[in-house]
Amino acid sequence: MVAVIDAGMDYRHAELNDNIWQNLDEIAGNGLDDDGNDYVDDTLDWDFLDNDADPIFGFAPRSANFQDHATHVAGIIAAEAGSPAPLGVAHNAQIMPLCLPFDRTPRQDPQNF
Ligand SMILES: [Ca+2]
Ligand SMILES: [Ca+2]
Ligand SMILES: [Ca+2]
Ligand SMILES: [Ca+2]
Repeated sequence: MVAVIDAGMDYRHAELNDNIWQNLDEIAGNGLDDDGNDYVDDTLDWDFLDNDADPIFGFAPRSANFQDHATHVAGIIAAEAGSPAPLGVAHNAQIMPLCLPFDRTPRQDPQNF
């Protein structure tokens, strides 16, 4: 399992969706913290940018850039076999999307990479 610490990730991407880690101890959508880790319904890990359980980043107007970055990184690591993109370097790995608010520190801004 590989944690991708970045901004929002489009975990629904066809070349990634089968390699996304899921928190099987958490029951989706019931409004309860089933696994007791202080995050409610965090079946796909936690989005610290939006402070929600959905790794897709909803913070406009830079969300498209941010989302593309994490999705691209995840694809390099774990693009699925049989997808049009080159096979990920660890295509059997599972991706844990972790969204952190690094837009508040300019030196780590993905636009400056
Ligand atoms: Ca797929
Ligand atoms: Ca939880
Ligand atoms: Ca739950
Ligand atoms: Ca989100």
